[in-house]
Amino acid sequence: MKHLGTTSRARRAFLAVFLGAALVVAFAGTAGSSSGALVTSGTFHAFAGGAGMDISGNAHMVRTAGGRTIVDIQVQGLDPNTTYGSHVHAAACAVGDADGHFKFDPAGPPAPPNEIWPGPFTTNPAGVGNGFTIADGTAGPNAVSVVVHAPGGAKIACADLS
Ligand SMILES: [Cu+2]
Repeated sequence: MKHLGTTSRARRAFLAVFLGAALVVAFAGTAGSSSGALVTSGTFHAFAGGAGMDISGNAHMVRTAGGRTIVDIQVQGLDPNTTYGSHVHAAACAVGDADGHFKFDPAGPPAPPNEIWPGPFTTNPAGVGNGFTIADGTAGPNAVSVVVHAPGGAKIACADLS
């Protein structure tokens, strides 16, 4: 447990640094140009198999100037102590329930590192979960949403990134 706590604290500090950098980029008003970084974000809502659930939260994607893609999500309203899958998808939430996964190489395998998965993540006793990943490579323009999947695989929440 001590190790888990240490890891969690380290991750929070790590996230704070990246989110801080993301905010600086966002407020500079030149994302995607002078800095070379691009930040997109969105809020989660329940959809598809999760329709009717009271799910909220947010997602951020940072395409760094160094050619990496960082995705972090926080989701509320999920079941407690439960592990959920999460992926970056290649269609908006309203288009075919966000369709399929974003892939760096469309002909490549359906898993990281060819896809961007901020999960699986496990919720706390309050039903709040955090997911995070850093992918090597800059996500293409079709990396437009993040989906949360129930343990059985059903799509239950989605955030459009813009
Ligand atoms: Cu998915």
